[in-house]
Order: sequence, then structure tokens, then C-alpha cells
Amino acid sequence: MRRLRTQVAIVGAGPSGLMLGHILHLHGIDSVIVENRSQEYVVERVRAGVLEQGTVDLMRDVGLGARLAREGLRHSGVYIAFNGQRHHIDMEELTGGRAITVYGQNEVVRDLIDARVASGRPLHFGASDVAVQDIDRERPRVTFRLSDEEHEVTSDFVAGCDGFHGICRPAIPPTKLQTYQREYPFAWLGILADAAPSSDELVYSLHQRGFALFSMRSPRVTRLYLQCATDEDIDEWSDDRIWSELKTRLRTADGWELIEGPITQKGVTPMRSFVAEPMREGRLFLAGDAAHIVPPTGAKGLNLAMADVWRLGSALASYYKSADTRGLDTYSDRGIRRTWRAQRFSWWMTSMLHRSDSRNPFDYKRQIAELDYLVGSRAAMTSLAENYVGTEFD
Ligand code: RFL
Ligand code: PHB
Repeated sequence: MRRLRTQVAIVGAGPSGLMLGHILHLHGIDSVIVENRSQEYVVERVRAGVLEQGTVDLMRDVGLGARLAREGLRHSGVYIAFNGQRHHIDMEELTGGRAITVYGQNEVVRDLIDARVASGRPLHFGASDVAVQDIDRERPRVTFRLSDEEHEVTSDFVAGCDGFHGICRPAIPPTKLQTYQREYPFAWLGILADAAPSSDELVYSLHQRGFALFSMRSPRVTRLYLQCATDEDIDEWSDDRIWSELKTRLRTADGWELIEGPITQKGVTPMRSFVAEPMREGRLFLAGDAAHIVPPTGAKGLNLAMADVWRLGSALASYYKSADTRGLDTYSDRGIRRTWRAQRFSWWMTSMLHRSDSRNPFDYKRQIAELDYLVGSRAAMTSLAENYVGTEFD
């Protein structure tokens, strides 16, 4: 058995665990990061692509803004399409200068792993049997197995950054945790294609046949999504069928057309809303997807995770600097408030843009009326823009 001592034991090397480790490092606080997957898996996993202004600012403030500034694609607006028309929402103008940046979650993770390696602090991939113990005691522990050797990390605090299917949230006794959730009767089929983006900004579209989203990763790579069934069999979607469906759902009367290219990745993503309250039990703090899941239509998941670890990192820094526990004591309440704001927005975007009951045309007509109001009202567009670019981290 190898015994290690650290200040903060971090479970999970996704964006939240890695960013927390980096913030702590900048404050001279020691941490051990334990991840059950391989480094390659964590880096290659295709996920989010839209960074809020607050996330971009955080990357810059922690010294990781250079590649993001060079390679990230700043978008000052977004398109909403319905009834064959595309409507532009100028988010930058409506929010007094805020915007989003397209930069793959893979790239964020790559930058964070490079920074961790450069710091020389421990980061263990491929751990098995990860478990947390004694979260209500002075010295909580994380145990795991690495290359057949047992490890035990004794810490002051444990950060549960291990995503929705992790082991930290279930370590909290069910009597102390309240959960709220909602499943949606549809999913997303997502693809990556080696094709130049045919629009300079994202296009969210509601079509009679369902939702479609045009996004991108770089000047050479397009990312696209289609609403599909929750039990959709990806093998029934040939590349031709995917392109044909995307073209049908995204075509608009202004002549805008998709540029096709070889599909390099495809997958089906379920949609759910989930909140666990509180985000803290004893010396265990939950952050990111371990505490909450939003449907991807609002592009909020990664950004919520970043807001969590920004708060947690600052709270731990105050604690170690001056024994000030106020940040730790308010961590959960502040996070829950932000989470419900993001839930509300993500639910609203999702329900406005997806077809949930194709047999009854009432909802579709109502959704079209809502979209029509949205693109015709500066107040409504401002509300969307403020939420989409994200409020300041608080
Ligand atoms: P992650 O990324 O799930 O990382 C958790 C890490 O913990 C590891 N882990 C364990 N480690 C040790 N022991 C265990 N027992 C463990 N169990 C799990 C996992 O292997 C993993 O490495 O959570 P984190 O760090 O909180 O980050 C959250 C984000 O990944 C997530 O919210 C976003 O990807 C959501 N999301 C989007 N968010 C946005 O802000 N903008 C977007 O445009 C956006 N698009 C998306 C998305 C998520 C998607 N999918 C696939 C769910 C698009 C999609 C399709
Ligand atoms: C993406 O590019 O992957 C993406 C963009 C916007 C969303 C969700 C995902 O709302």
C-alpha cells in the first residue's frame, strides 16, 4: 500500500478536476488528481465546443489563454432558423460586448493537462476501484489501485469532479442529498466532419422533422447535430442519410447550404436535466457534471463546471491563506443558484427548438410563435443573448 498526503484530493481529470488542480497550484496548494480512464480517452472524447465569456476569461486569468486566443473562434452572434428563414441575433451588441468562443473541450483539456505536467504535481490516469472515505471526518481519504498497487491519499478536502457517473455523489448518504431530474423524449445524433464551416456562426434550427444544429470546431472541421429517438440505432444512419437529413432540416430560403465532407466521428447523446443539492457534504465538494447535468441545447455544461471550480478554487485559497471559511460555506448555495438559472435556460432552449410530440401539431405551432416573437423582439433577443454568453462567474 502506498500512502500519500495532500491538501486536496481531486477525483476526475475532466475539465473541472484539471482546472481546479491548476487554480490550486497557482495558489501554492497541493493536490492529487485521480482519473479512472486513460489520458488518451480523456483528451479524445468529443464533447462541448462553446465557451462562455467567463470561461474564456478564466482560461486567460490562469495563464492558459494563449492558444485559445490564437485558435479559438470568437462568435459575436448566433442564428436561429425556422420556417425556412435564418434570423441573426447579435449577442455582442445586445450584451454590451460579450461573446462566445468556439474551442473544443478537447483543446481545453489538452491545455490543462500540459499545465499540470509542467507543474510537476501528481496526475494519475488509469486508476481502478476509486473510492472516497471519511468525508465527514477531519482527514477524508481517496483510495484506488494503480498498476496492481493499492494507494491511499489522505487529504484535508476531497473534490468530486468525476462527472455524472462518478463515485463521489453516491458517497453522500441519500438522506442528505436531494436530487431533481427530467428526461427528454429525444436525443442528439452528433457528427464531426472534415468540412469547412459553411456559416461563420452557429445555426440552431427547428424544422417539422425536428431540431438540427450547425456548429464547428475549426476552419476545417464542422460539428453537426440532429434530434433523434432516445433508442436510435446509429448503425441505421449511413453517411448519406445523415447528410440528407441535415440538409433538409437546415436548408433556408436565403440559399445557405451545408458543405459536406468525410464524417470522422458519430454518436448519440441522451438529453437530461439533473441537479443534486447540496453540492457539499462535510469535506467533500461536488463540482461540474458530478453535481448537475443540463441538456446541451444551451451550451452550458462545461461553463457551469468552470464556474464551480472557479468558486471552489477561490474558496480553498482563502481557507489556506487566512483560515477564512466563508467561501467554502457559501460554495453550495451560490452554485445551486447558478445551476438553476442554467437549467431554466437550457430547458427553455430545448423545449423551444425540439419536436416532442409529432402527432399533435399544437406544440409545433406554439413553438413557431415563440420563435417568431423571439426574433422580432429586442427584449426577447437580449434575454437569450445574456444567458447564452453567460453571466459573470459569481
Ligand atoms: P467530465 O468531463 O465528465 O469529467 C469527469 C471525469 O471523471 C472521470 N471519472 C472518474 N475518475 C476517477 N474515478 C472514478 N470513479 C471516475 N468516474 C468518472 C471521468 O472519466 C472524467 O474524465 O465532467 P466535468 O469535468 O465536470 O466536465 C463537464 C463537461 O464535460 C460537460 O458538462 C460538457 O461536455 C457538456 N457539454 C457542453 N457543455 C458546454 O458548456 N458547451 C457545449 O457546447 C456542450 N456541448 C456537452 C456538449 C456534452 C455533450 N455530451 C456528450 C454529453 C455536447 C455534447 C454532445
Ligand atoms: C458543439 O459545438 O458541440 C455545441 C454547440 C452548441 C451547443 C451544443 C454543442 O448548444
